[in-house]
Amino acid sequence: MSTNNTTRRAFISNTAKVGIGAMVLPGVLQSCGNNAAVALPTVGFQQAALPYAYNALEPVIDAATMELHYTKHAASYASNLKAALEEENVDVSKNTLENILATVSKYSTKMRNNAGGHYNHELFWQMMRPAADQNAPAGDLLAAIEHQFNSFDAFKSQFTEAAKSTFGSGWAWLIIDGKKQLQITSTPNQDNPLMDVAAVKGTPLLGLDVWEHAYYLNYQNRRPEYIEKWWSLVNWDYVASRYAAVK
Ligand code: MN3
Repeated sequence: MSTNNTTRRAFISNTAKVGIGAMVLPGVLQSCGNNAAVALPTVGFQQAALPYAYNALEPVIDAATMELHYTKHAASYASNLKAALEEENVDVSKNTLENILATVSKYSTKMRNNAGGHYNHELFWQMMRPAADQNAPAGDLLAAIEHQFNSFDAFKSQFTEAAKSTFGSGWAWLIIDGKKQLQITSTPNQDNPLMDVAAVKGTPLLGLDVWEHAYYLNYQNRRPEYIEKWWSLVNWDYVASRYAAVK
């Protein structure tokens, strides 16, 4: 980006396309784990409205899975997070979710699981949109992916492998690390790369939920098929808006 104004305009333009959750307070400083301070919209402590209808991602993700995932699984992370914040006397007016994640080793396992679970799902909904053929990133983000992974196809296969090989429940991620380099990583359970306990730290740009609850109704044990079809849902405009804010 050539100027701050251009950056800000592009950021606002991109975030405006992706719905409520991404539009909360752009510009709040966030640590990404390696002394970098970045401007990204913070994720609120409460569940934001789903940015599309339950059936909007069909046939890749069926409406029943979306409704269960959003109203039961993700909702319980949000409500358990609220309980943990109260139990551990966290003043939410003086903390961001991102700061709690960055210092999550100071808190309980309940906080770790539910702060992570809430954050991850709030991003996950924004990271998808109705399916499109030939779905791919463009512009600076595509250039960065090609620079780091040689090609978009090579990136996709490495990310797919990380998602397929995540043992049990967890997430695969594309992150930007403290050296402004793109990396693919995965985390167990509801951990994420913002956490001080993460083996590989950075700011999530794209994440894929590979918990069975995300796909079991439709795909049963066929996680690779879910991953393959999920690529058509990726909201590359949202991923690009995060990249633009952090790079
Ligand atoms: Mn989930």
